[in-house]
Amino acid sequence: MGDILNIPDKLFEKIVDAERAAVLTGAGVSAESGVPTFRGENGLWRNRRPEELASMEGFLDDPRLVWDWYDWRRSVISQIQPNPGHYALAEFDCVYDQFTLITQNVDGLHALAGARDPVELHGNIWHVRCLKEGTVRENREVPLSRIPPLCPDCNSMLRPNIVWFGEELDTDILKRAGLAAKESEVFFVVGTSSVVQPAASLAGLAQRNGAIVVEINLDRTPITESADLFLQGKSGEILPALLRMIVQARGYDDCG
Ligand code: BV8
Repeated sequence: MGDILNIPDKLFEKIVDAERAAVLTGAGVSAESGVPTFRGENGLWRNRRPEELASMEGFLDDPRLVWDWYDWRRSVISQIQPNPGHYALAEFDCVYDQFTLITQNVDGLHALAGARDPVELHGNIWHVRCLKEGTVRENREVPLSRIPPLCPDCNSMLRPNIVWFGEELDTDILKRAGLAAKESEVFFVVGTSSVVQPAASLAGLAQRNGAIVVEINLDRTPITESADLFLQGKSGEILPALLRMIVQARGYDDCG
């Protein structure tokens, strides 16, 4: 992939001249690193759908099964490195005066690639929470020595500190994401099927507040129609090419 992404001049000018930008990423950004996506062909686990496993009902019904799933995902993710798409997004911070990286991913790869303070809408697979006390702590044990893991303080069962289906997102985190969307002049939507709410509504919120929406995905999604620009292809190729084009057009970038 050369640097020639066919972007109409008018749109490219807006992308280059913007001071405030934000991005929403989904599992597709981590796909090229080897992290299985949710709704791709390998989106199942022991014939169970994520919506069943990533829910309080599913967890209370069989905490061992749900923890086995997370333990397996943690073991996969622990062997994985960020890809050029993650690294390019970390550099977007140097290109825009105000840049917010919002992710639905729980794999922690954006931070590993150097992204400053990503907004993790759905939590982080390396954080666990005590069911009784609500305390959150980091736990990077791979594999887990005990399933389900217990709280070292009160011996109650731990759960992943992740937002499951049917659970509310953290209000402060959602507020931060909403503000970034509203204030953005360019809103990138990368590697997400845009079906999970409320994350999938951020692009519309940005657009209603004057932003142009740039979608990067292998396939069309429910927001492709309304996006101002759809760049079809791998995010690990398109994002670095787009970053190079913006830096070239600007003649500089603050990352040095
Ligand atoms: C909530 C943690 C209040 C788990 C996840 C309307 C309003 C509010 C809620 C709802 C609503 N309608 C329905 C709901 C309920 C539900 C929902 O949205 N359901 C969907 C399935 C219809 N929402 C909720 O429950 C949310 N809670 O709003 O609380 C409430 C509660 C109940 C009722 C009303 C209101 C909580 C949602 C959070 C769920 N937790 N993750 C875990 O990870 O273990 S969501 C899960 O899906 C992941 O976080 C994942 O990131 C996310 C979205 O999936 P994607 O990231 O998009 O991944 P996917 O595989 O689908 O797509 C990958 C894309 O990448 C594809 O498009 C593919 O083409 C592309 N791709 C692949 N490779 C590449 C690529 N693109 C570029 N390059 C590549 N190389």
